[in-house]
Amino acid sequence: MQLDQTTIEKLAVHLETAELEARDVLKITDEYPQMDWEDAYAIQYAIRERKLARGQKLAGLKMGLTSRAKMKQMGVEAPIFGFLMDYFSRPDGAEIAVKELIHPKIEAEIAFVTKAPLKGPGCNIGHVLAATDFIIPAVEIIDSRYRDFKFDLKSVIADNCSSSRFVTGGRPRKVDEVDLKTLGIVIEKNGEVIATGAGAAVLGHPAASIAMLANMLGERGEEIPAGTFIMTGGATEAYAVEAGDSVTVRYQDIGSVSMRFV
Ligand code: OOG
Ligand code: MG
Repeated sequence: MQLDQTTIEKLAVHLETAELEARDVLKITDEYPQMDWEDAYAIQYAIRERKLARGQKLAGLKMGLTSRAKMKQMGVEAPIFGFLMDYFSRPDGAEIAVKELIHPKIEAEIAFVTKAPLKGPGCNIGHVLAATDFIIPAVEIIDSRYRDFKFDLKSVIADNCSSSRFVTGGRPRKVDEVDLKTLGIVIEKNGEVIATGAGAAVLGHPAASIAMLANMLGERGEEIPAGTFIMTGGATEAYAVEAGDSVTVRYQDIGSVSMRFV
């Protein structure tokens, strides 16, 4: 680690305040170029601790930057993970208030819910499928706290990977009822198809994203507990939305997820 505990706490307050006040800030590596990966996750974990200390509940975990499309769009090269709180969650068909957000974008994702713990190193797709209770469609609304969504990997990790809202819907399915690689995804905004994708866009197979998360957590001596909801990462680019937009993401075999931005 390059930063001391006081600086980690200060940056956690800085980024969480930007989230809660829906105000953008400059990427933190501009001021702290010496920051390393451990510092970045330490800031993210400090933000998580602040929320837990307020009595807010953890809703799950997420992987980000797991598809070529996302990596290319953001100009970064490696998957990252973050956390989800209960207050990020909205029901299918919800109205999402954009005034609580800075510059939201939507992402079409496949989410897993585990029924057994997963612990790396050495976690693979087979382990993940055996430990999966069901999969469910999810749309993430990301909202980087960084001006114009411009960041590097360390800055975005510290900012909890731009997490802000998510909507689940559709029909939960067992993994043997679907082909997770060919599972088709159609994103519609205001009734028009704006993007299409498939499960394999996410690291070749969405379960590989969960395995990677278990292995990344394993390096920290942590595991994915049984009963964890995990989003595997956007299968396509993320798309900007504004007040007045309606979004429906249709998934092959597992239903659809809709929301309206107000
Ligand atoms: C980082 C979060 C990426 C995903 O699904 O790839 C993410 C960002 O692009 O702002 O959630
Ligand atoms: Mg995402």
